[in-house]
Amino acid sequence: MGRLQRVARNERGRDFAVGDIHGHFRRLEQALIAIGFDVRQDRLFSVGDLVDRGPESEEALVWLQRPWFYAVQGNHEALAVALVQGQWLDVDLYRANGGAWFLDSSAEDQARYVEQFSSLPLALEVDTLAGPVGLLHADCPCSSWQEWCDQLVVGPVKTALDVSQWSRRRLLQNDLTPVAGLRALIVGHTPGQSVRVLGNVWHIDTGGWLNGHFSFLDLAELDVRSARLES
Ligand SMILES: [Mn+2]
Repeated sequence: MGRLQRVARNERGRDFAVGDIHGHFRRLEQALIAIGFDVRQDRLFSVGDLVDRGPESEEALVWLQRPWFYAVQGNHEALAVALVQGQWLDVDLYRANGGAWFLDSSAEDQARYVEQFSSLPLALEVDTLAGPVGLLHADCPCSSWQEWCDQLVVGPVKTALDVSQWSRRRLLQNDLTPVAGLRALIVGHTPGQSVRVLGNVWHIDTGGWLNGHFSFLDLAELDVRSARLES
């Protein structure tokens, strides 16, 4: 797995980050139209959790083939990978959290999804004119981006990976400590009514999958565009 993916600056168009999608690709498409996203030159960076809960989880594979779409692996993609790899999993809890579509897929289809999900990076680093911007799903377990990247390259210990994909510590503790070495770190995983910035960590999941309110963060400007759809 390429655990850290570095992406060169977009010299032509704009780069946007978006929060958890959770199988709501129709809504995402409408929201992108609403902000004037241009597939010929703009790029979209997902903080993960492409699947589960919404009606179009299967679409994730189509989106992952698009040259302008990038994603890190969220805890929901990791659950699918864990299931297929035979790791211990609370299957009832997985089903209750939206995993039914995957649990009820054929073994062949599951293998197809997991091939893609397991190859997603755990972190993305995107260059912008004003400096590098990082993305991961939930939280950075280190106060230094370099330190976390070093752990990713050697292979994260399970606890570090769990923090990265599951933790809500910074939000719960209102921790304003910045992540050194980045202009901004962008995460999802915890829906809120608006984008929340703690230190240089941007929590951008405004529950587009829940209520149709997607927030897009322009990586170069650190400027939020909102799209509110009928849910
Ligand atoms: Mn999540």
